[in-house]
Amino acid sequence: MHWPEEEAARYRAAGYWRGETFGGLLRDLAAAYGPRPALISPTARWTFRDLDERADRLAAGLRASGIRRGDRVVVQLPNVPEFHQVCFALFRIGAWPVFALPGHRSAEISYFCSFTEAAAYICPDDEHRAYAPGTPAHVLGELPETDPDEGDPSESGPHRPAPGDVAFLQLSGGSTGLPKLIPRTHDDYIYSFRASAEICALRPDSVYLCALPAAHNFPMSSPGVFGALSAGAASVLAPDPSPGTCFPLVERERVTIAALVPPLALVWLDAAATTGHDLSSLEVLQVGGAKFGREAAKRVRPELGCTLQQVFGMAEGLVNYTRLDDDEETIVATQGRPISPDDEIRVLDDDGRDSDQGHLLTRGPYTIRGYWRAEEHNRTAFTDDGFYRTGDIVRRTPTGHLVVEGRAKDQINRGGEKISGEEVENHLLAHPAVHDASVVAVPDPYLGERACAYVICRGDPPSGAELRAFLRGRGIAVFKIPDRFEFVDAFPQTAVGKVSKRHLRERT
Ligand code: OOB
Repeated sequence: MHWPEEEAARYRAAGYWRGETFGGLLRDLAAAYGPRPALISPTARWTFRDLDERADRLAAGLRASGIRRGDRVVVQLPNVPEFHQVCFALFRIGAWPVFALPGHRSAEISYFCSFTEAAAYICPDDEHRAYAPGTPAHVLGELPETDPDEGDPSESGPHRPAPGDVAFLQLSGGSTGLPKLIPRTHDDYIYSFRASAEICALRPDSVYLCALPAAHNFPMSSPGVFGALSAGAASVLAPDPSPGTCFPLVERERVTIAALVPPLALVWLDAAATTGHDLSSLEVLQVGGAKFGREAAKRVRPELGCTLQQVFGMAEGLVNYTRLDDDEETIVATQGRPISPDDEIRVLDDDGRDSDQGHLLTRGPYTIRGYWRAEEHNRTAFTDDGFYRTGDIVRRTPTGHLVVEGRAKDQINRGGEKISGEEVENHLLAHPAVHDASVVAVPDPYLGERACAYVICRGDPPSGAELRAFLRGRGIAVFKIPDRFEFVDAFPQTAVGKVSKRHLRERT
């Protein structure tokens, strides 16, 4: 799961891994920027010192409730300052947050809790407790804060988390039956967001708007709230990403940089045309998580008056950015180039030969070498020499920028929300009338892609509405419920007799 020592030594020598932990980093930031604003929401303003102290108080309370170094804690919270307080409290204990998304429901949460043998579930309200019946829950608003003990065990002694330790488990977008968990270390993650903050030219008077779910890798670390903190900058946490909520926040807090997925960027562009709010503080709009089309990309500078930055990243590690000083054609037509000079990029054709266009593989100082507790899957998801097979099809330009051309993995990218075809198929197969199911992406002008389920039934087919209700009853996240159902007698097959998802996609 970890990097070979030789490579780790190289990443340390290059100054990427600096031997820091999240707990120590926040302590240093509080010393440097104490009274400056760190986290702002419509109803709260926390300084760096507030965040540092509140993380200590929560760490003490959670420790008193029995949470220890190495324990897993499933965290599912909305965009509130307490989300980051929880993160840093757990980081200080050395317990690992497992970052669930706000849209996850009982099917996902109960799986995360059981698979990780979670010691606790930190959730937004009492109703969520039912998602994880066997796991002790802590509810937002009643988090256990107490005075930290003298000689806080997180800051000294053998129980202190080490820089090479896993800091948390992030979720993979998923292309298999069950989501995979991504172990990120203090060293590797801190490097990724510090370098990102530099690429995005963050400075103490920058203001980052976190409008996407804070637990996702993009608004967390690209550069996200962590990157903003590391630069001494403030982050504004928006309860939802709509222009109605965000534009007043941009105006009030003089936001300089915001991150969106493509469908939201389109909504913002349309709303900006008629808004009465002053958006002139915006310097950079980051768009990523799914492909942002060239025509839409071209609108950003003239219509929002700011620089577009395309972001092509993955929770497994590698993140690419267009640079702020790239020429306009590169900004609108590519998905950027890697953060690090030591991000190794391989582009292979179907026969495994190096090529300008094909399968993207990567290895580097902040890309994992294996999923957590997934040995069998790791054998195919990684090469023997440690490259991660991203499942993305890209073209590499002479300048080293990547253009995302498609995908080889079994996933639907619904406007940035990732859906594993196989995961939804397994739920559909639990329905007594479903003989077989195949869930594929279909193009959509607004979301980029939507999910379509092709279903072979036993006897009379149920209606789409009935299957939708069935899936809802299974407790899966609403964004995973297919937008369309097509009932068929058979699936097209590949030469070796597998279901040909490519042919199914072409049918629509
Ligand atoms: C981000 O992370 P994930 O883990 O939710 O999804 C990763 C996948 C990529 O493998 C790729 O298939 C797709 O999302 N993707 C893009 C893209 N950005 C991500 N496809 C086309 N164009 C883009 N700009 O989505 C993520 C993580 C960190 C930063 C930004 C996005």
